[in-house]
Amino acid sequence: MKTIIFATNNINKVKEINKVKPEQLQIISLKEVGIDIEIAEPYATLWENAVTKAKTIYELTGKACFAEDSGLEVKALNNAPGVFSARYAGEPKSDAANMEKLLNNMETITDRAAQFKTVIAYYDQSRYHLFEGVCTGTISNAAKGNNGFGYDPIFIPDGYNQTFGELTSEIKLSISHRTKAFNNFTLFLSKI
Ligand code: ITT
Repeated sequence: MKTIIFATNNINKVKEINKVKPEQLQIISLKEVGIDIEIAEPYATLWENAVTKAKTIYELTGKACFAEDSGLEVKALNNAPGVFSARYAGEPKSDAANMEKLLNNMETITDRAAQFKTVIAYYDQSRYHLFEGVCTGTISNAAKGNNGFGYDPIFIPDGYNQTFGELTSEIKLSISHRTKAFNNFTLFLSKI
């Protein structure tokens, strides 16, 4: 059994990863190791923020850990909100305000193409490794459904007619950006 700390304060990310992880891998959340800090995400790229989060927790614990940074990239908005997805509508972080701002900004836009991207940074023995996952789709005209979190109610993945907010978590986890990045990560772990 390999044990790895997941350096995130987002409980929804921990839940999703626990549903797709291999049995022989144990994921421990920051809460479970008694760490309660908000790690700054000052960079303009997902990978730099992911590395910073993983490195901060590795240096605090001395234990193998991974972090991830995710974002929603909308083609017609030059890939915004992207790395700034969490605070798109400003402070305090609000999923509802973020979705409202995005829908307002897209009111007159017909090209609704978008993608979720996740970059995972794994930190061990003072080295980091990066893994990426992408899920393509479109932005709906209105928020629909209560499943998932974040921008899920306004994202329709390719191949479906409903948003991640309406689709089951099983469907989301079978095609999501996070699952794809995590599968790349566990493939790497299985080889070392
Ligand atoms: P940590 O940094 O503690 O991991 P966070 O919630 O701040 O957690 P991010 O910086 O990665 O996470 O935030 C990215 C934004 O994108 C944030 O608004 C999330 O709600 C949203 N997001 C991330 N993954 C998502 C998903 O699978 N579905 C919908 N929205 C998602």
